[in-house]
Amino acid sequence: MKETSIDTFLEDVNVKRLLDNTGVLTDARRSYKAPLCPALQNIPVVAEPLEGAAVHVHRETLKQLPTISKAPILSLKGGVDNKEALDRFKKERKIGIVLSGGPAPGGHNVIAGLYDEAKKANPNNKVIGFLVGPAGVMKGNYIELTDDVVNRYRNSGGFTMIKTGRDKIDTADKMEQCKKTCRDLGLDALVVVGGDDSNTNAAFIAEATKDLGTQVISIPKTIDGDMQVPEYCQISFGFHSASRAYANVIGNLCVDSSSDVKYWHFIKIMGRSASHLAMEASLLSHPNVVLIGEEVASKGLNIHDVVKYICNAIVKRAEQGKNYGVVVMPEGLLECIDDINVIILKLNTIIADYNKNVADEGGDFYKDLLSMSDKMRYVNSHPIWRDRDSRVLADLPDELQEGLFKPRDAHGNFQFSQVPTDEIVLHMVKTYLIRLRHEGKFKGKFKAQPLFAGYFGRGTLPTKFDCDYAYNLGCTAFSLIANGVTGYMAAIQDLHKPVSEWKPVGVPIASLLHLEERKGKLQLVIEKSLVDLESPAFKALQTEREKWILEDNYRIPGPIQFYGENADSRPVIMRLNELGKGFRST
Ligand code: FBP
Repeated sequence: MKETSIDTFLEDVNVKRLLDNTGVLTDARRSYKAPLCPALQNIPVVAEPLEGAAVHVHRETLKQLPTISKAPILSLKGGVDNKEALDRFKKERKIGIVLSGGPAPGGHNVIAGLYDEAKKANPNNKVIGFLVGPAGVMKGNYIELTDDVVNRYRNSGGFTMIKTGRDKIDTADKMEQCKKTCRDLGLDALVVVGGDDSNTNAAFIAEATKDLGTQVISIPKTIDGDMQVPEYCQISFGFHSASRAYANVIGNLCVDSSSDVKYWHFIKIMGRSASHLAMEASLLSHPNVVLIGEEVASKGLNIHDVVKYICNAIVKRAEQGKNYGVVVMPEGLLECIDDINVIILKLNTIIADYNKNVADEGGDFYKDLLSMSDKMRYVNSHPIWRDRDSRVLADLPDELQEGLFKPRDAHGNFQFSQVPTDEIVLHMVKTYLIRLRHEGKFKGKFKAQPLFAGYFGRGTLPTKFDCDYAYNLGCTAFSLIANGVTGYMAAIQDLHKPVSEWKPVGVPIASLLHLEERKGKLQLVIEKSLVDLESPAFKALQTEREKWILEDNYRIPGPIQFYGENADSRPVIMRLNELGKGFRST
């Protein structure tokens, strides 16, 4: 045997290939060219008001955002024979893009689509990427995007190219910093990629930068799938990939638990307010118990009812000798339980009130009130807190009580991902099963494992659907910019159809805003789209899951496929809702 040093071994070309950061998959992903829908294939792409499309704008929006409020829905049409439109399209531009909020698979393709379209229109166009979210815009922190940079990230997951952040441009001072960056860089346009809060923010930036001539276009992103606009945006990009990743894990655990026959798996799936992810991932994998937050809310269930529902399934399966199974619950479950939601909302208000009116410069609710008893003392003294709230809080397990006090995000939202709902529910189920055993109602065994199906779903490789969708959204954003509009969200109609039938549109963000209580006061925000309990997709789940409780009816979706027949899948809930159009539950 020939002896070599470790350095010589590592220099071997085959060894290098095994250890480097790329592989066959990365190479294949980078070389995939997302197809464009017909309207975006030829320039110039012209935007025209969409016939018959009505726009309703809230009175408060008209007051706060007067310049961007009177805009029609736009439809895009490519290859128009019009010299003026072509010249406008080809005008040299400098465009900035910023990724905002949680990562969502497909984000790099939005950038690639914007970049390719900008270069196609005029090779001198510049596209810059602001770093680490909106903070990058405020600080003027950016990189210029080049072929080299963009090509490296095509069809890959995450937001690693320019990173993301959750800062909000929500004060006059921050808006001034943002305007200064636009002015200093001579930005013709800014593209904001984000969820409901970031799209809301985009509308305010559009209003503020109108006099500078910087156009603002937003892109609907979020794995939660709660940015939907009936008729115009069936789903945000990132949702399909994340739900496929979660479904893969649920499917694997269904296989494991029905092989080893000794564990119950309690899986919490991301989705802060809406249960779309839990619903989609469950439709793909058929776990034994599925909780849908919106259903829990509509039935007015409390946490003990939820625990009893799960225990009922465990007891029934145990009677059949099945001491194993899989439970799926949405991250936002707590918000859907009325008693708990009241506590969350009151605490949001009290914390915001403290930070605004009590804390000194540099201090806040969390820095000033370190222990739980300090926090409780302040909360108890607040006029909106009632004895009943204290009683409800005291009735909850300690971990949940502490969880409810976790810091809110920059938008004032309760951070559900930070509370171990899976562990809390599991703990409560265990306690209740002991009681049932004492009463002679449970004779089985119960061993369980909690799992938070969270961040890994956001970091998954995008599905082909998300790659194509995000790429077309990036191109749509450029076309809207080239048509001189501002305050618009890029969207694509008919996503359930093949790419060759997709229709790109521009939706005025102003038309999506409504008044909602945030940080204790009414604010204009985009309403989150929750699971519609009358939709064909929910009705199908509701009926089918009855079979899943007792039978081992598991469906194994496997990992995301990029080639072959399986690669062209679309979100199941989107397809069910399309197939069930006109359906009425009887
Ligand atoms: P966005 O709404 O920004 O897309 O984020 C969605 C999400 O993935 C939620 O499902 C989850 O609650 C949250 O991000 C977690 O956020 P953080 O990264 O701040 O922990």
